[in-house]
Amino acid sequence: MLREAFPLIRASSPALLERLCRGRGLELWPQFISGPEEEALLRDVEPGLYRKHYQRDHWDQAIHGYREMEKSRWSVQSESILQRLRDVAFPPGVPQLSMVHVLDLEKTGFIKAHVDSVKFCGDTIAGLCLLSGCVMRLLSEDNDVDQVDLLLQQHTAYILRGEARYRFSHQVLPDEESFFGGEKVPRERRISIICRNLPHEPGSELD
Ligand SMILES: O=C(O)CCC(=O)C(=O)O
Repeated sequence: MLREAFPLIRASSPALLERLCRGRGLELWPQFISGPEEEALLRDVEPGLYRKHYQRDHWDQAIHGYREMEKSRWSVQSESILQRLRDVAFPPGVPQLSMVHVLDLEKTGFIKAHVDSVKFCGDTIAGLCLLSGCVMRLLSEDNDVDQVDLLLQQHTAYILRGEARYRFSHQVLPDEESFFGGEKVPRERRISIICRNLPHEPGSELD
């Protein structure tokens, strides 16, 4: 993780920050992609997204104001960007989901606190942030104290592993709550592109 990432993480205590970042449980890579790389990724995902409608009606769902798809075929340029993300996120040989998750949140969209199901995702979540910044909040599943806010700027890559993935929920704040250290982080339409590894085999310590 780059040193300049630290001002982009606000934890409820220095000890928590140290614990989550040690062992690379939490990583931010600001400016992981360039503007032209973002454009290449958008060229790949926009046609598929435009065919879908934003989902807004189901208030019991974790995500509001979104459309999404799973994508396995990418241009050569996008494939090399995704490979760069996979190379920093996953050790060699770790089995990964071949389908990449593309999530398009409209300006008023948001993601409620949730922990990704262990049935569908292994120990690592690696995302790229396109079009807009946002605040991602991690909340401890074990107490009411431990909390981390991540300033996910446009072009940032983030990685949640281990404790940050399993013992903390994550959420993307709605525009009206989108503040980082008291500063407004305006929300626009945001697309995230997320790579995950395969869930653990039955019989592993997580079952
Ligand atoms: O949009 C993001 O970066 C996070 C998406 C998310 O929380 C999820 O797909 O579980």
